[in-house]
Amino acid sequence: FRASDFQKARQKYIPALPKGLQSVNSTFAFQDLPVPEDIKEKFPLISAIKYVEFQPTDVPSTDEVSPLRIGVVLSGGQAPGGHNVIMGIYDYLKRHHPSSQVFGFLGGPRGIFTNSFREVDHDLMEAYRNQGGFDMICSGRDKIETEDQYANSLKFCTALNLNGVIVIGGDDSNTNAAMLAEYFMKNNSQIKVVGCPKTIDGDLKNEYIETSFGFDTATKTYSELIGNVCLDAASTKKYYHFVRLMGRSASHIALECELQCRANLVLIGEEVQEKNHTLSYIVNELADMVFRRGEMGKNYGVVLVPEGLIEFIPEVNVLIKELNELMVGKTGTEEELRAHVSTSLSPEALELFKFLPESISNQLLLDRDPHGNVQVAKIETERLLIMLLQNELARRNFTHPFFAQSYYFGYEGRSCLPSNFDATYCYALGYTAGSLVKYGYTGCMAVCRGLTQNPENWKSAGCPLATMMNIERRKGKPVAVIKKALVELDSDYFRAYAKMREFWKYNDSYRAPGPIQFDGVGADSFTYLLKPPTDH
Ligand code: FBP
Repeated sequence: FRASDFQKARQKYIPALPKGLQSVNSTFAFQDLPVPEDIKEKFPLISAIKYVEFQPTDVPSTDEVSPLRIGVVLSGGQAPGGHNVIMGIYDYLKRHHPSSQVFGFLGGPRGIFTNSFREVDHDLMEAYRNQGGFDMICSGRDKIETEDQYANSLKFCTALNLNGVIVIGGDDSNTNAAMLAEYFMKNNSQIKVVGCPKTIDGDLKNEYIETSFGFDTATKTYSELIGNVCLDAASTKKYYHFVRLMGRSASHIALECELQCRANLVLIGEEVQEKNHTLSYIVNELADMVFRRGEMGKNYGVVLVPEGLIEFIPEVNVLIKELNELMVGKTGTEEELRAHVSTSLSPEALELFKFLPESISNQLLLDRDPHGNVQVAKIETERLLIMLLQNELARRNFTHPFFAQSYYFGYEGRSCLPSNFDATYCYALGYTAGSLVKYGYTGCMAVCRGLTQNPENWKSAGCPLATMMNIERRKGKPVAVIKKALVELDSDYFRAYAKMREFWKYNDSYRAPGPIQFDGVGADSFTYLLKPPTDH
C-alpha cells in the first residue's frame, strides 16, 4: 500500500466515539419493534429480536473476558468509509481483549461460502485507517443463495471459530444478512450476524437509520464537480451540461447535489413516478426551459439527471417490469432474446422498446446484476434526453444555438477518502457492530442516531433487521427484502427544492461547494439529507 502524503496524514486521524461506546462495559435499553406478519412467517427466529441501545456506564464488569473472533465482509458497491467500519470492529475487539482477531472475507459474500479470507492484522489495519476504497479485502455482488452456499457459510464460519459475521452492505446485502442470521439460528449455531448500513445511494434509510455511510462523501465529491461545471457554464455561456449522477434507484444523490449547487434543473425520479410524467412530458419540460432561457439570451445551463430516472418513467417502468418477468431464467444471443421479447411484450411496451436507441434497449434486455436489478449505472439516460430534446427543439423551430455536453459522475465518488463525517460515522458503526456481537445480538443492524449532534452524543444501537423488511416482487417472485427509502415529495428536503425550482431555472444561482475539507471551514458540514435547508 503506497500512501500519498495526504493519505498518510489521514491514517493518523482519530475519530470520536459516542459516549455509549467509550466505556469497556455497556448497559442496554430494550424496545420491542413491530414486525409485519408475513415477515414473521419467513423469519420466525430473528423476528423475536428487540431493538437494543447502548448506554454509557462506569460500572466495571466482573465477567472473565475471552478473545473474540469476528469475520467481516464488504458487500455490493463501494462507499467511502468501509475501511473505517473494519477499523471500528478491530479497535473494539483489541480493546476487549488483545488476542481477539478480525478476519476479512475476500471479494464479498462469495468469500464466506468459499472460505476465502485474510486476517486483518496490525500492519494491514494501520495502512487502511481512514482510507477510501474497499481494496483491503475487496467487495462483490454475489449473494448467499443456494442451500449449499448457506451450508458452506455455516461450515467455514464454524471452522474459523467465529463469534460473529459483520455484513457491511446496502438493502439487498442486509436482506442477505437477515437470511444468514436466521439460518445460523435455525441450525443452532452461536455465530451472530450483524449488518452495517452502507451505500452512497442514501436509500438505506428509515426511522432508525438516519443515513447510510458513503452518501456524505460521495455527494460532496459530485457537488464539487457540478459546482465547477456550473461556473464553466456561466463563464462560456455556450453549453448545456447534462450530468447523470449515480444512485441506482432513489434520487437522493441528485437532489442533494441540486441543493448544494443549484443547477438549473434536476429531474427527480420519484416525482416523475408519482405525477406520472411520461418521457415526452420530461422532454417538453426541458424544451420549455431551453426555449425560455434562449429568449432571455441564455443558451447555456446545467441539468442533473439521476441514473435511476429511467426506471421511474411510467412507460419505461412497465417495459422493465414486463422484461423482468419475461427474462427469468432466459439465456441466449442478443437476437434470440430480442425475438423472444418481441413476441411476448404488450403492444405499448413493444412500441417503446423499439423506439429506444439500441444501446439503451440492449441495456434493459441484457445487463442484470445478481439480485435481478437492471444495471442502471450503464444506461446513458442523459444522452437519450439530449437526443430527444434536440428533436423537440427542431420541431419547435428553436433558432438559438443548443450545444450539449454530457457527463456521468458515479464511480469516482464511491472510493474517495471518507469525509470527517463518514470516517467518524463508520468508526462508530464498526464499534457498535463489534459490541453487538460481543453481547450476543444477532439479526440486527448497527445504527447510530442523532447524527447532527456532536458524535459523543450519538446513540448507538442494534436495530432488528426484520422490522425493516417488506414483501416485493424480484425476478418474478414475491420475496422478503429490506425496504428502499425513496425521496419523499412531502419531505422538507424535497420541498426546499420545489420552492426554488422555477427561480433556479431562469435566474442562475449556481454555487460551488468546493472540495471536501478535512479541517477548517466546511470540514464538519452535514448533507441536506440529514439537515434539510432552512435558508434556500
Ligand atoms: P450498492 O447499492 O451496493 O451500495 O451500490 C450502489 C451503486 O453504487 C449504484 O449507485 C450504482 O447504480 C451501482 O452501485 C453500480 O454497480 P456496479 O459497481 O456493479 O457497476
